[in-house]
This record gives sequence, C-alpha cells and structure tokens, in this order.
Amino acid sequence: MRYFASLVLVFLSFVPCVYAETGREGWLRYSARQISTKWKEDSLPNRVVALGAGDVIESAIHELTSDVPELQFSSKIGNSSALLLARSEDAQRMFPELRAGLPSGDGFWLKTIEHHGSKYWLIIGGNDRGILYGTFTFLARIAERRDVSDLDDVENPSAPIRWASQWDNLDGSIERGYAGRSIFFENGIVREDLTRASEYARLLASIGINGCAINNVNADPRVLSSEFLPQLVRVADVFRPWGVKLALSVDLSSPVAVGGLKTFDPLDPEVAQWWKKTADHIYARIPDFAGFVVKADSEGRSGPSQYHRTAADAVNVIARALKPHGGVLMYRAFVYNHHLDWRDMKADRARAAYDYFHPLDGQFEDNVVLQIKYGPIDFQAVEPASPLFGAMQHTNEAIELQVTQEYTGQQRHLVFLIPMWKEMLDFDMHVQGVTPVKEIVSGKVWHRSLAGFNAVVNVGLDENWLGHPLAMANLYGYGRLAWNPDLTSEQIASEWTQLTFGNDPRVVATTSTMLLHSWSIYVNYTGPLGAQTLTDITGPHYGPGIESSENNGWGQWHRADQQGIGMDRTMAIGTGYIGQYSPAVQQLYEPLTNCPDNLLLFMHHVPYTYKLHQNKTVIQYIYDSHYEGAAQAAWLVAQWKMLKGLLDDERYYETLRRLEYQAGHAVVWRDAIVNWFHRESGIEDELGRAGHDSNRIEAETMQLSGYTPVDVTPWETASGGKAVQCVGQGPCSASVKFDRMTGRYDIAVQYFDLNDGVSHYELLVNDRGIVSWAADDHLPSDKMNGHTSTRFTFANIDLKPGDVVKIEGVPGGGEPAPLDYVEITPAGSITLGITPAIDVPPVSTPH
Ligand code: GCW
Repeated sequence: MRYFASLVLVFLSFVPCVYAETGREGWLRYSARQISTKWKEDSLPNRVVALGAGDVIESAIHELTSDVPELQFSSKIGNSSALLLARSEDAQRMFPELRAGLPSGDGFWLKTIEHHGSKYWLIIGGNDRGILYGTFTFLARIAERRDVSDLDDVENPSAPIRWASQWDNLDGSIERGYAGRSIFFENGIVREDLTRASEYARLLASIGINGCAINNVNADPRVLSSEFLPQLVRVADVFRPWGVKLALSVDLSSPVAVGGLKTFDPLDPEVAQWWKKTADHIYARIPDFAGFVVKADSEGRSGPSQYHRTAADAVNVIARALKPHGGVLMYRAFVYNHHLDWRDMKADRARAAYDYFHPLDGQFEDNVVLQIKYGPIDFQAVEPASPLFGAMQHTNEAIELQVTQEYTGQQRHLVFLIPMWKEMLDFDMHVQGVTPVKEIVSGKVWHRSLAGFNAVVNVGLDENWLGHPLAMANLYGYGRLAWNPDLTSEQIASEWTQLTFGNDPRVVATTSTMLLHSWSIYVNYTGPLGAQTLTDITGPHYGPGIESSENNGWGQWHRADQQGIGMDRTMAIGTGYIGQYSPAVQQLYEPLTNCPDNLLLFMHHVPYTYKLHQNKTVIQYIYDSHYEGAAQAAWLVAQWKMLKGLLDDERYYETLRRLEYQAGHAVVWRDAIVNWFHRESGIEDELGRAGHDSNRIEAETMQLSGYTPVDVTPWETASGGKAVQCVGQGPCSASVKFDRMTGRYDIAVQYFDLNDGVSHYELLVNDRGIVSWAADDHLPSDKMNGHTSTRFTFANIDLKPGDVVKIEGVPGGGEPAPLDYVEITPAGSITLGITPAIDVPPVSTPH
C-alpha cells in the first residue's frame, strides 16, 4: 500500500513539470503550445491580416504569430478565412454590414462574420490599443479553452485613466517595494537594459493598463532636468509598442530645485512659464506623454501651503502647461498633517482629505484628476470608503489602490485584495440616488470625461515581479477591475489561476478558494473590527506593534486602553468624521446600533464588554478572530499541499515556503494581539486560550549554556516578553527534558531572523542532530520584534519521557542566534511555520 501510494505521487509529480517556471511570464505564461493546440483543434484560420499599421498593431500581430506558429501574417485580405485586426473605421469600410456598436477609444469588438463565403475572426479596436487589448483577450479565451468559434463581444473600459504607479527611486531602490530593485533606474539614471521594463509594459497592456508613472511620488526633482529627458525618452520608447504611456511623479519645488528660480509660488508668472517650457520640452521628445502625478503638502513634501496658496492654485498652473498636449495631472488627495495632537479627542487624520479638498470643488482645470486613496487613512486592510468620493461633483476623480502589500503582509503573506477593492468600489455613497464609488470614478455619476484608476504596484527585478508567486493575482485583478469593476472576485481569481497555473480543475478550484479567503484570514489575525492593522506604524508596517500608533502625531490611532478601544468619529461627540458622508451613510455609521461590526472600532469607541451584532463581546471577538485567523493561515498550507504534483515544482515549493512562513507569522500576530489585549483589559478569554500555551517551553526557562535572557520590545512580540541571545561566538544551547507521554510529536522553534546577520540553528534530541537551518531571510528589522519573529517546524519526531530536546545556536554577523521558545505538539496537529522544502520521512530517535 505504501509502495503504491508513493508510485502515484512520483507519477503525478512528473507529468506537468516539463518547463522551468520562474513566474516571469506572469499570467501570460500559457503561450505557444497551449494556444497552438487549441488553435488546431478549433480549426482557426492560418492567416492574420491587419488593416492599418503601427507599433501597437505590430505587437498584437507578434503576440498571435509567436503563440501560433502556423499563423502567417498576410498583407492582403484575400478571400479565404482569416483573423483580421482593424480599427473601427477600417472595419466598417471593409464590412459595411457592421454598423452599430463599433467600439471607440480603448474598447474592442471580437466578432465572427461570414463575408463572401469566407469566415473572418475580427478583432476590432476603437484605436490601436483596443486592437491589442482585443488580441490579448482573444488569446486568453483560447488559453482558458473557451469556445471562440462564434464571437460577438464588445468591451469598453469603465474609465479612460487606468494607470500603474511605481514608487521607484533614481538610485534603484523602491519605496515600499518588496521584490527587488527597480526595473527602471540604477545609480541615478535609467538602466541600460530595459528588457524588464518592456516585459512589464506587455503585462500591463494585457490587462488594459494604459499609463505608468515610473518614479516615487516622493519625487526626485532631477527627473525634470533637461539632462534627464533623454533617459525618459528611452523608457517611453519601450512602453510605446504596448500602448502604455509614460507618466512622471513630480515635485512642486522643481522650478527652484532644477529650474534655478527663486520661488515655486504657483501664482508667480515665471513659475508658470517654467512649467510650460518644461512640458513643451517633454512633449517635443515624447509626444504621447501621459502627464504628471503630484504629492504635495504631505509627509514633509513641499506644497502650495508654503506660499499660502491652495492646491487648486498649485495644480492648475501645471495643468495648463500640459493641456495643449493632451496631458493629465493627477493630484493626490493624500494631504494631511502628521503632527496632530494625539491628546486632542477632536483631532482626526481621517477628516483631512475632505476638509482640505471639498472647499476647492469646481476650482480645478478640466485636465486635473483628484487621485483619492480608497480609504481615508492609508491603505489599511479594513477602512471605510473615503467620503471624498462623494464630495467632489465638479472635479474629476480617480481611485488610488495599492497592489504592493504595504500594510497587508508585504507579499510574504497571501492577501488577494480584489474582494476588498470591490467592497470599496461597490460602496454606495448615496449622493444622488444609487452612486457607488465605481460609478463616480468612471465619471458616470457627474458626467466627467476624465476619471479612473491608479494603483501603486512596485514590481521589482525579482524574476516573478512581486516576490510571492500568488501576489501577481492582485496586479492582474487590478487591471481587470479598472477595465470592468463589475467583474466578480470569483471570476478574477479563476481567470488568473487558469492563465497562471493551467486548467486543471483541482488547481483552479483550490487556488481560487485560497485567494478568495485570504483577505479575511489576514484581517482575522492582524487587527479587529476596523481598528486598522495593528502594525508598527512608525516602522516598516509589517509585523505587530500595537502601541506604535498611539502617542504620536501620525493619527493612525486606535485609542485602546484598559477600558475600551476605538476612535469616536461620531458627529454627536466624536471627531465629526461621519458627517462628511451623505445623510444615508451617516445613518449607517452614526448610531452605534446600526454600525456594521467590521467598522465598529473605526467609527466608535466602545468598552471591551460591548456586545457586537454577532452577539459576542468585543474582547471575546478579539480573542476568537485571532485564534481563528492563525488556524486559517495553517489551513492555507494544507490546501496548497493538496496541489503537489499538479503544477510545476518551482512555483509549488516557492509558494509553499511562503505559506508556511505566513502560518508561523500568523501565530506571532495572534499571540501579540491576544496577549496585549488580555493584559490591558484584564478580561479572561472564555475559552481559556489567552495566556495559556501548555505545549510551549520558554527559552529563558530552559537549561541554558552560553545563552542569556533578554527583554524584547515591544513585549508582546516575544512569548513572555523575553528571548535568549547568544553573546560571543557560540555555539550556545538551550535544552529541556521531555516529560510527556511517549509518542510522535512536531517541534516548532520560534526564533528571530534579523537582517544584519545569518545565525545557524540545530535541533537535537539526545544530542543527535535532527535538522539544522540558517536564519538567512531578509525581514525588515535588525531587532528582535514582531517583524523578525519566525517559526521553524519539524514534523514527526518520536519522543519518550527523559529525552533531551536541545536547540543549538551559532551567531552570525550582528545576529546573536536569538531564540524565543520551543513548542512540542502531538504530530499531525496542524503544523505552523517553515518545514524543510523536501518531504522527509519520520525521524526516530534512538531509544
Ligand atoms: O502609505 C504611505 C507610505 C509612504 C508613501 C505614502 C504615500 C510614498 O508609508 O511610503 O510615500 O503613503 O502614499 O505617499
């Protein structure tokens, strides 16, 4: 039986592993073989004809002919069956019977037609970009094995602006980038080799993204110097064949910083002249330049306040310079004071954008677009939709989303963000009948011709673009939603999985299910009921750091104390934030009894004993959701393991490694939050879990040789607030005599993996080495804390009373082989944390 089982496994793991998979092709990985087989099966034509020419059409033809070797390019329409690429006007000339419904702009029409006895597959675009988008859609359908023999589908994008934004710095680093260095810059200039930039543009085009701002919104003014322009021209050139227009983030002080003027006062005529001259220069070299993104008066950036001018003054002067060339100016509404007085119960960062911009409604030039983060704070895992969406009737609006997972696990945790974005987009602002955010940012509600989407993406040089193999689902989903916000999360998850991993129904069903649950799982273990992600606000925004948000001016307060938690944002006695919504939305949030549980602590301050709609107290919810979340993170690992052998080993193991790490880190999060609230509130967990870990042995209570105990800050990020560290060269060791029943166990070792060294650890039983590993990850801290706490699990070890379990640590670099605790659980109870990447048979210790 055993023998048989392993034969099946061997067979399964060999079948699909034909190619080395790096993830570099993203969701465009299907290509040649898959497409070409279906092409033949469906007897699709072997000629492709294009009415019209140009770089973008060339790209479309190249996509088709490189995926289908039998497909030949033909310059004449002829009278045999063909695939035909055409702009609307050309298609209509050729086929007068196509009258109504021709697409315009970036839209396309996939249409089969019989004409003079031949069958044509038409890919008609409102423009060349539309033809390219239609081509990618056609190929995706074939890859998904859908029927393309009879087509009549018109698709038009929801909004004209569908951009990506990179926070890349000229030195090659990326602000909040988690996947390597910049694909655009290195050493202060644009990279010599722009292959990755071109591949990125292809990926963006395939999901309908038509613009990309390539540099950090904390902009280096040098991008506008005349010496830099030739560098930008090179990027625009590699973007152009994909219909992606180059955009730039610019700093308002540029007229001084690189223009040599004495002022950047937007009302100064010389300043206006400088912006005009600068825009003219850019357009002379890059005629399809998209425009600028501006962050001003925010987080220390310069802005119009310096001259007592308004945002409208500042933005209009630049917008007028862009207007004759068709350029757009995206002004970020992320303007707030980060020196708020936290003792002032009326102070509220969430109010800032509305308070600042609402009075300026109607004062902006018509090529200005106000770019509004989805929530009023800052890319949190749970926030209400920003009230500003409903407050700018006379202003163009775009929504800003964040593919880079700054506050949502930094691509080390699996968090599929589409369901969260959909909640934002579907949220009804009730400003004029039914007015969901998606209809406001598509320009429909107030009949604006400019509107749309911009998302911070931050891909890097890592082969798979975003680090976590499953994180690309967010980029894919972003493009799909910007194109059509009515698509469901389920549809997007399954499309992406099919294109990325193939059509095996088990892979598609399991991966989609994991994606669809991942956001709520993350929310469960990182912060309750709209109190925001309880992370280290002043640090890297990664691991837990519950008190970091308080006692400072950043305004991400949750105001948890011994009695209760939450920001009172009511109109009655709170900050008045709720009053920024329409009356119908006010009615949803203001009365405590109406407020939905998931935003309760965003809107109200309540005692821990307050009963939720779901009939449990706030404190019990905090305990339950965090235990549940950590268990669900372990469930993700178990789900993924079912796919072993059904996809390539490269992506299987890379994903498994990350999911196992996540499960271990979810325990760190769980324990930090549960223990902090347990101590603060003094209220017991009804289920008796908080503060009781019977399987856990604290390192500081073990028999130590060379190791010394140390306090960890913040205390809640280490079990018992303490760890041990090895001072000197080591090796140091921590041992414990096993005193439980004979049996098979899993052993988890909780240690800290700092980024300034590589320590080595070994787990031994009765002095026999079981497994050793290196702490060589690059987590965002050089301290023992919630960012660096990591779990290593080894499964199936036979133990009997009296066995000595020992961890040996050897420091490396600045890292003193720190150890938090060891947890010994009966084998097969869910293991959390990193297990070795290979399957190892059970280890028996000598008895
Ligand atoms: O979320 C915050 C980030 C900053 C970022 C800022 C912004 C580019 O922590 O790194 O700065 O938002 O959106 O401007």
